Amino acid sequence: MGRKLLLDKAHIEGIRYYDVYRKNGGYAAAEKALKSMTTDQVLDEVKKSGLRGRGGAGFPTGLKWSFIAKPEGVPRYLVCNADESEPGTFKDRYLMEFLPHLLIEGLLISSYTLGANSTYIYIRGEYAWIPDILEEAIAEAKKNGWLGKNIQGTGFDLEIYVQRGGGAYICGEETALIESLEGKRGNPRLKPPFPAVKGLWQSPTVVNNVETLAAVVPIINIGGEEYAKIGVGKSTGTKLISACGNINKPGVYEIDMTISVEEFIYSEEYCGGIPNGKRLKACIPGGSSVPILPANLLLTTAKGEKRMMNYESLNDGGFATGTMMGSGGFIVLDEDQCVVRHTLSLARFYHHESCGQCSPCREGTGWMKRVLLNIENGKGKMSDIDLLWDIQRKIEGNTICPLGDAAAWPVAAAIRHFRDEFEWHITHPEEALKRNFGLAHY
Ligand code: L3W
Repeated sequence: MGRKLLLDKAHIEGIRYYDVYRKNGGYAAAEKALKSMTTDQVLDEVKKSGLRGRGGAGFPTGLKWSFIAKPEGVPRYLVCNADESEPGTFKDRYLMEFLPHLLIEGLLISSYTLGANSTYIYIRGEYAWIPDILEEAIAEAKKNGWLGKNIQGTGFDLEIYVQRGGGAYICGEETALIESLEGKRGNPRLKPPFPAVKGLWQSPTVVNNVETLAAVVPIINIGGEEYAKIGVGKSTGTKLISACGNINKPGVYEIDMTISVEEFIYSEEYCGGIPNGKRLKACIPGGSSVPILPANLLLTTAKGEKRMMNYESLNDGGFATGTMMGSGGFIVLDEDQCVVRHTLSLARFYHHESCGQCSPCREGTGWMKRVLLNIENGKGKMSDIDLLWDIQRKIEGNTICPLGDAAAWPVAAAIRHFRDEFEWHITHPEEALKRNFGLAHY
């Protein structure tokens, strides 16, 4: 049984409410940080913990916080990225729905450390019922002296605001999120300047994912060094994984990053294996943007070692033989799944969600979708496979934000590892159509 730091109290009835959360040790970390630690000491603990951003990029949190500019008389902001829209990813929803005070406590400690007095939770529009849960928890925290003016007599002031997004995936990209928060269309900005220098309303801003900010609570409770002992190498602490697809037990799991991918899929503690005795075909372990891996490469690295559920092992060998931890959206495909259809479904998503600012992404995502649709519907040509490869190559690295890369990587990996399946679709159009239960309408 792996160590639990975020979900250890999730089973307690009523933990969503302040009284129960407080009775079970809630706000102890905030009390410790605000009353007995300087902001530098908190930052030091976060650095020592080795915590990396849990939204997808895995950037060291302490380092990001240390980048925040501190010009005199200019406010600093913390923004919590709750725009969880990556297909296959639903871990932040779980945290916000069941442990809203854990997030608020994390926001309080983080805001204190960064010197932010106004903090925003930007939440995905489709999570329509969660802002009410957050607002209720914020009101409870305020009533009990954890938000507002002079928090617990420490002289620190903080207000937390919840802002609903309009349902655009692109607003999960930090600069698009900031644009949207400012009331504009969510188009990503060019970086640099990074938000840490010029973010919300041109002020220094840190944007962190929900899980990252929640993890600050156990880090302060147990200490950065203790946190860093959990896991392996630069994959410290615990990680939430939202598991879905062809598994017996879909759900949100907290893992310490020392377990193998095989154990995660087959053990009863986690996914519980694949239904109906089917074979594992492939998996996307980190949300739709990261490369798909076939079963052999998923379970074993190119070096012949067991593939582990951590940042380094999942990426072992780069994209030729590896993938990414990403946001932890773990999507399992059994032997009956069609990789072409699956890739088309993702291409459709990225085309729909492209903001249209950069032509390689705006035009390329639609082009890939159309070519894939032809292949899927039995009208493909052999040259389409190389065409797809070419299009994705021209998108990757040529856009302002990572949506372009995110659209390119799934197509590249599908061709890299499942070229024969694309060829089979093209050479056996009628059989492929039957297997796909008719035309795919997109
Ligand atoms: C100051 C510097 N700050 C980097 C900061 C930067 C950002 C963070 C990481 O994309 C990925 C993407 C998706 N001075 C800095 C600096 N920073 N250098 O560090 O930056 P970056 O550019 O590596 O990543 P990103 O733009 O944050 C995120 C992948 O995550 N992904 C996305 C999932 C999306 C969701 C969702 O549902 N919304 O989870 C999954 O894999 O493809 O590659 O804060 O400012 N010198």
